Amino acid sequence: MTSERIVLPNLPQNDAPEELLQQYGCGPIKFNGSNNALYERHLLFDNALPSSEVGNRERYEAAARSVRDILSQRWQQTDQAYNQENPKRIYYLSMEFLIGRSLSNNILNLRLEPLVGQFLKENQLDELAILAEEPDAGLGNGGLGRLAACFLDSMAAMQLPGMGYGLRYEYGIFKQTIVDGWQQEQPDNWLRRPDPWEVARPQHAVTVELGCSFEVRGGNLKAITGAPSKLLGIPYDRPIVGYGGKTINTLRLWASAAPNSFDFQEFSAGEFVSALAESLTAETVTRVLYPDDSTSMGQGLRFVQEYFLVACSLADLIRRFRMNNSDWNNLPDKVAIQLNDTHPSLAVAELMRILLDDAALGWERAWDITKRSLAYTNHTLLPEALEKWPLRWFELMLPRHLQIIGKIDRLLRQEAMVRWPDDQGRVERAAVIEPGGGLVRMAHLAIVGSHSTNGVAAIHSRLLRDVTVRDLAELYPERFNNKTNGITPRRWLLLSNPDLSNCITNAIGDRWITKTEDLERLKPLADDGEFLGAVRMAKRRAKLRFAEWLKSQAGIRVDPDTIFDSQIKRIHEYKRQLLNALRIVALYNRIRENPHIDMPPRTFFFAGKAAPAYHVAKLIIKFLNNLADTIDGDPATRGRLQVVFIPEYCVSVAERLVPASDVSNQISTAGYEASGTSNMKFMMNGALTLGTRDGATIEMADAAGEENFFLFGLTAEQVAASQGWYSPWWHYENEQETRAVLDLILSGHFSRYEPVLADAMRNILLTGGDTYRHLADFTSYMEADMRLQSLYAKPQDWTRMVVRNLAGSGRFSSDRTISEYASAIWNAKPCLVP
Ligand code: 26Q
Repeated sequence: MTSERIVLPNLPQNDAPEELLQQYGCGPIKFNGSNNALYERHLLFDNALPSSEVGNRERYEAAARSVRDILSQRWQQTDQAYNQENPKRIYYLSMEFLIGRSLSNNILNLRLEPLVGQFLKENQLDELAILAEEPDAGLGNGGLGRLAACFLDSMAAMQLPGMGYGLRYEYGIFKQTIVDGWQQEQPDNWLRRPDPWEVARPQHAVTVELGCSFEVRGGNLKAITGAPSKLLGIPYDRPIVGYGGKTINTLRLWASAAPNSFDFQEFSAGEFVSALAESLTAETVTRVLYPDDSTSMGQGLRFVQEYFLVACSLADLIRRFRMNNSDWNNLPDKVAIQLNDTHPSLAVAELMRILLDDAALGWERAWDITKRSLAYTNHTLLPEALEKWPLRWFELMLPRHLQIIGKIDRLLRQEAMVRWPDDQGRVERAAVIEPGGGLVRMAHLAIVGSHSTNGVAAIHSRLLRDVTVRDLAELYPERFNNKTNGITPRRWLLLSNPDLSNCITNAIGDRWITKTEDLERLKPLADDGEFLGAVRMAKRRAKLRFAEWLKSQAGIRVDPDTIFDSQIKRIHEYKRQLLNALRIVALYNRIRENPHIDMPPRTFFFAGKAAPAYHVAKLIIKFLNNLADTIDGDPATRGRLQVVFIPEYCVSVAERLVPASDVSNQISTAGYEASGTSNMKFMMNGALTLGTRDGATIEMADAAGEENFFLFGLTAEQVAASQGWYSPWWHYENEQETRAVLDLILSGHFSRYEPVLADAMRNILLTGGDTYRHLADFTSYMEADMRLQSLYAKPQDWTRMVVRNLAGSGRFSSDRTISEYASAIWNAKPCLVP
């Protein structure tokens, strides 16, 4: 594997608005004598409304359509350049793309900001109100989906011929409200109004064949055997603007529909309506995103969704390959397919089917081409989250794929038997089809059928190889590698934190936007009093802006002169929001016991969704809300401690809260968080990390220097070694503060009329064995928190540490991650668009 770096293009230098429009192929277009012709036209004509009835939603649509007009020629030119140059293309297959909003991001990447600023001023428009009209495209659960979106941004910025393939869910991740402290879910009908960013391409629709038909019963699919059926996949394209606007790549999302050829002649007149109604069943396939929830596994509809994504995307990319290439043997030289977790791992069987049955290649050829074209990324070690699908479903829906998987399994077992002739147990452990259980192990299928398997942080890749799939890693050691995650600095610093961005640019110039290694040049400025003052000022502005937004959105007042201490991510036991709660209760106790104690005032922020069927996670949300209410209502801690649970966590909320945070909590049980990516967002926005040695946090501390991190707790090795003997009772009985905190919680202090809550906490933290080691790490968490409190008392020292973190954060740009994928896995090169 080579590790040659791809060099990003330099920033375009022509900043004059007119030249920019020229560059995108749009000369000045006058309408009614106005320079804002595009916008005015869309505003007047698209909704056929009199100007008296135009509101911010219409203004948003007109603005977005204008931006799309501006980018559309460049978008086509990108496509043409790829068709002419015929470069090796990268296809990122993912069930999730957590995009968030696009208008401000596209304006930023097209570098249209001066133009838009001028325009808003001339027309006296409320920019924030207009931007807020765009719904978040919430087509993902969390980290895995947001990573896919950051990767698309980086590929476009680096002028790589990359394309995303996903599903056009009608309903994204559910909307969260909090009622009496409990999470309630509402459907996210994000397409209620037309989405200006998508372009339907019905001419490229694809037909998908299944071995049976379906009815929808009780919210799930019921198979009707012996009646093969077809689905139509209709592509909807979204532009992915690379920074500088040179390359505009495509995210292609598939919507399911009943096939065109639906033969109404076969139905008598009386059956016309019922025949049409069947098309509704076809459309259910892409109706809704499944919430990440280990227990929801085993849903038939999810299985069909996964196959639908794979079948549509492979048919599409093979069609494109065949336009320019005649020899199937060249597929791996022209196509790299990256599987985002096992969710699209049916691609192994589907590509084999195409090569065997459509291209009529022999098994050996087909198998070699398949492996060299595919690569797999793993995002979790939790055994309960590794996908396994029943053989029975393959029999029903994908009988040909089952034959192929059966043969892959037999050949793998033969190979394993040659390697370990006396160890049948090992052979069974390596197999694709689980012994006895009648289940297909999708991770094994992905590893066997691809040339690369990577984890998403160094520790995760090591545990994956040495523990989780050890046997396969010994069979195919050369396939295993690490690609530490990253985030795009365009959305997560330049766009979301203008104050800090300006401060950085004033100090070191703006090359960091595409070359984040440049942030290292901030290091010497950690001793520059003037620069530290500027950073402190920028942080303060971000906090003020956030406080204002929170007041206007949720009616919650927070004090920007307190430490903003945040934990925002999916609610999961292993992420240990409850450990954070224990810390807050301890601080609360300390103030109540000693009202004169010297402690900096703090505001604790929580935000995150619980999977609707994850009962314990929902209890955790309830507990956090009770904690917030109790502390709010207690005069003893007023003005000193405040706890806020922000409902409806999403990309747009993160874009506001991350820049305003002083402290980032990354406190998962070591060995459980594959990487984390919000940890990187906080680091790049000038927050200090309180964290365990888990995921990418380890590498972040390494990059900034451990002395600039507040690390605490058991290591992954210590967690694993304590498996046999760990007991939370020891900590309860021997640690005074641990006991005081638990006693207060179990007394019902935070759950007066809700005894079930205190019972649940007792079970999670004590009687149930404390699987996630909250009590084991509590004391050292408090010690780290004390170190952080003392540092805060010395503002100069605090900001110095912030700057050292910023200076070390450059490595966690997704540009770096993508350049490693491109050179070591994809062997792909930039393709310049003239
Ligand atoms: C699977 C089957 C059925 C229904 C849902 C799912 C499902 C959906 C989403 C399973 C998992 C997910 C999402 C996982 C995820 O976001 N993992 C995170 O990936 C990040 C990017 O690599 C890491 O930084 C995080 O550590 C990891 O938790």
